[in-house]
Parts: sequence; C-alpha cells; structure tokens
Amino acid sequence: MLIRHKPEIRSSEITPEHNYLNRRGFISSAALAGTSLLFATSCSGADNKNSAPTGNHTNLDVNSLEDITRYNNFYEFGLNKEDPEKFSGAFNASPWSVTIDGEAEITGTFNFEDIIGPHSIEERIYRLRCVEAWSMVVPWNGIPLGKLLQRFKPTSKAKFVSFETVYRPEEMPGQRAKVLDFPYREGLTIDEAMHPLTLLATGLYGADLPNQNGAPLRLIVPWKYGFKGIKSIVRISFTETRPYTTWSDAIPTEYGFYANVNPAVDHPRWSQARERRIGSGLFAEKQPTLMFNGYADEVASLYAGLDLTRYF
Ligand SMILES: Nc1nc2c(c(=O)[nH]1)N[C@H]1C(S)=C(S)[C@@H](COP(=O)(O)O)O[C@H]1N2
Ligand SMILES: [Mo]
Repeated sequence: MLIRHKPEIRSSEITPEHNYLNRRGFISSAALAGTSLLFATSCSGADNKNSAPTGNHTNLDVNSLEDITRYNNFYEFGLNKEDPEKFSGAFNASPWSVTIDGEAEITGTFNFEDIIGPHSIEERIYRLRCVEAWSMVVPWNGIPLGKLLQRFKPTSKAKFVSFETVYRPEEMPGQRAKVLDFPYREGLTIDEAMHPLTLLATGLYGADLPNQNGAPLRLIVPWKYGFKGIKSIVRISFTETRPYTTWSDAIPTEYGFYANVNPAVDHPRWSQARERRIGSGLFAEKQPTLMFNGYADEVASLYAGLDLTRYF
C-alpha cells in the first residue's frame, strides 16, 4: 500500500480563500466577462446551447433513473453493483470543499458553491461505457471542466490534471475494507481536461447527484472508459508530470492511463468489441462498441501519432 498524505481541509482556510477570490472579483461574472478567457457565453446561460458542440447522444434511449442509481461502480461503498445504492446513505456531500493546487496562479480550498456558482449548468446526454463491457446512457448536468479550470489560470507547466476522491473511511465501508489503494485518483492530459466534451457533473435527471453516482461532483469523459469518471472529488491538481492513477498504477497490464474506448484493443481477459446495454434485458443482443465511444470526430486528433495499442 502506498503511503501518502491525505487532503487536509481546515475550516480556517476556507473563508479567507473565499474572501481573497471575492476581493479579486474572481467570483463575479462581471469580472469574468472582461477577461479574454473562454467565457464569451459561459455566464449568460440562455444562448449556451448554441455556443459549442455538446456531443449529446440525442438519438440514444436514456436509461431509467432506477438503472442509473442501482447499478453502480463505486468501490468506496463495496464491490457489488447494488452496494453503492445500499451503503451510501450515510455519506454526507454537504457542505463540500475542493482544493485546487499545483501549477496554477490561483490555488486554495474553495466551497463547492463558489466553484460551481459562476457557471451555468448544462445538460449532456452521454453514454457511460464501462471497461467491464456494459454501458448506459445518462442525462448528466454539469459544467465543462475546461471552463472551470481556466479560472485558476494554469501555468505553462501544467501538462496534466489529477483528481482525488474524498477519503472518509468512517462513511465509506469499502475504504475501511481497503479493497483499492484509496483515495481513488485519476488523471487526464491538460488537452483532455480542456476539451469541450469533458464534463464536471453535479447532477443527473435534473437533480443533484445521488451519493452512489459521486455526489456532489464527479468527472465525465465521454470518450473514455467509465473508470476515468472519478466520483466525489475533493482535489484537483495541475501537474507537470503524469499523475498517479488508481487503476492503471495498481494493474498496469489491464488498465491504461489513457483508457480511451476502443473496440479494437481488447482487455487482456475479455473483448472490448461489444457492450451490454444495462436495462435491455438478459437476453438482448450486445451492441457494437464505437471507437472513442462515438466521439472519434471530436477527439481523435488529441491522439494523432500515438500508438493506441501501446498507449491504451
Ligand atoms: N471514487 C470512485 N470513482 C469511480 C469508481 C470508484 O470505484 N470510485 N468507479 C468508476 C467506474 S469503474 C465506473 S464504470 C463509473 C461508474 O459510474 P456510475 O456508477 O455513476 O455509473 O464510476 C467510476 N468512478
Ligand atoms: Mo467501470
């Protein structure tokens, strides 16, 4: 087991950071409108729908709320698909704070509301394709990760972004059982993190995220296998070198850092060519898995020249 420091959020830190940001006008959308960042339409809300490709899978049947909330992977609450729904009731996602650190001009620990507040919440209908060869389609609510990250002014050294799940063994029985190297951690290249399809989800079906789906905020990278979608995030770090990621560092022969959905590259123990759609019944035929989960046009250029068999 790796020994590392746990995220420490002292309540005494939170208020001063919050005030610091307010003093700089950082939180106000008026100030953001004057910057030359990505925010041309991000604060207005109404015309957001026309501003950028959302990649909505509108032609797909959305899974039921029951499917989405009763068939989960969240090892902090157990190994079985029903465990997160059964054992996450005592988890408390409010109040919540997130630490932003590493290679950025603005760092600190911020209240959930102050991080999300300035952004308008969008709906994105994305298929979640698990590396276990099942999938479901979820109407997520959230904000593009890139819009949020830009506000912290990453430096030129920020080549990767890493994420960490809360460590709370008293509320998370799977952490007490040490079934993985907790806290769960994931990472993206900075280009993947800034891609307009990458979503920081705060809800689904128009309501706050249920605990079992990663309350109060989790990552969704629709062209990657589901394990990249780290839940209940408490830390986001800009790094110069490739960060530790839980699955690919625990079992590098089976799980890669990139984890791009790819029907042509099998998992060493099973095929990735097809997938079982959750909710379609036990005897339904599997459906073909699409390259980059259907987003090849949008994201293939991120991997130009990369051998996807080697960098899986
Ligand atoms: N912290 C944390 N995040 C996690 C996991 C986990 O075990 N712990 N499981 C991942 C896997 S393997 C998948 S497929 C998705 C499942 O998301 P869902 O339960 O909302 O469908 O969450 C991902 N995020
Ligand atoms: Mo998964």
